[in-house]
Amino acid sequence: MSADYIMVGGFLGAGKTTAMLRLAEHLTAGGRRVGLITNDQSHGLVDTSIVTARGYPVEEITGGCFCCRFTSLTDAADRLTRDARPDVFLAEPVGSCTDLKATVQYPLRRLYGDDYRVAPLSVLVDPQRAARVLGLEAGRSFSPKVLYVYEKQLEEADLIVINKMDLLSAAQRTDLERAVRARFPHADVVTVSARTGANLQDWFGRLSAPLTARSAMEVDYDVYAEGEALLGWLNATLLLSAPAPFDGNLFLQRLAGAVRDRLAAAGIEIAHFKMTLAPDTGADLAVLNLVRTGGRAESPYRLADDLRAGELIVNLRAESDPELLKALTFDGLEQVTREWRVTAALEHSEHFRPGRPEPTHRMATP
Ligand SMILES: Nc1nc2c(ncn2[C@@H]2O[C@H](COP(=O)(O)OP(=O)(O)OP(=O)(O)O)[C@@H](O)[C@H]2O)c(=O)[nH]1
Ligand SMILES: [Mg+2]
Repeated sequence: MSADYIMVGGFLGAGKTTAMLRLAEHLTAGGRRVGLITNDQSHGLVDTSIVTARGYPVEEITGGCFCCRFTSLTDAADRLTRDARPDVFLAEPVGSCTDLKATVQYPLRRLYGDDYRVAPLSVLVDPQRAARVLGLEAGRSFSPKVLYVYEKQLEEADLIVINKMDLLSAAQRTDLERAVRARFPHADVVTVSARTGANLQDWFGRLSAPLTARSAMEVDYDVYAEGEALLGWLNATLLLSAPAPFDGNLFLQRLAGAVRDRLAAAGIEIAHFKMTLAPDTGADLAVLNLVRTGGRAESPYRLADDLRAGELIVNLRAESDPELLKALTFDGLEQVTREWRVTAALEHSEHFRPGRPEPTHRMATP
């Protein structure tokens, strides 16, 4: 029996995890068994804690993207199969990754065609980020090599899913759809809101189409590697404790503000700054996201009660030297914990630039 394999790509912060959870709900409601696969360059992942908190079986692939860790991808699917027997795998690749058709979808289809039915590649888009990249709106963006990766992601998409339509006026939506279609004419374009659920059925319906049989795009791996390496990554896990209960939701907002102020002053563009705070008792989880330096910090999940102790996970991806990201983040953390009389004990911290992508397989045709 073969399982569906659905990959939901897109740049950092586009809404992949949010949309994948929606898709998981939809499939589960239809009687399917879903297994999720998250992916990151390193461990200590906000996404894994979000997905786990929602009760889905999840496997985390760390230490590189799916394409470079192809074997771990199929191993993860095997482990999920042993434990939860999913008939649909939903996989979220790293948001700075591209060339997924040639390095993941086509190899899966050719080497494991009996095990997986590979769905069309969806690439999610944050509309405000896309409006800047496509020149519809002025504002801070990334440097050209990072934008090379961004545009390659869209170029290979079968389905470009413009997400966050709840943030768009009718005119903005029309302009963006028109610009995306003009620039990427081979892709189907659908506009949705993973947050409100608007139009999601339209996207879900297109996922059962067969994978389009076209040759993979050309990719200059030197430019891709340099573009990806311009993004600095910081993952940190800390144990927070305080003498008296404190408001974890507000704490995350203040911390985001303190770190953002420092990054803004240094002229650094955030790709995605995300944090979770999990109290040491109960199963509650607060999440905070900020997807551009000039954007608003959002809390899609909030804690119901104050906490005295809990685990804070910080994942920051921004165009900067990772050393500087670390220094500015820990400086912001130091200020906020001091003001709040919260003690932060460091459990784990890593900061780095992603290494050059070296795919396990690259197949130019399906
Ligand atoms: N307004 C709005 N916000 C959304 C929507 N979908 C996702 N978001 C928000 O966008 C932010 C990023 O969402 P994620 O799902 O974490 O994005 P991602 O693509 O998985 O991010 P990475 O894994 O870091 O690449 C969060 O604050 C989400 O709540 C949407 O439809 N509308
Ligand atoms: Mg994600």
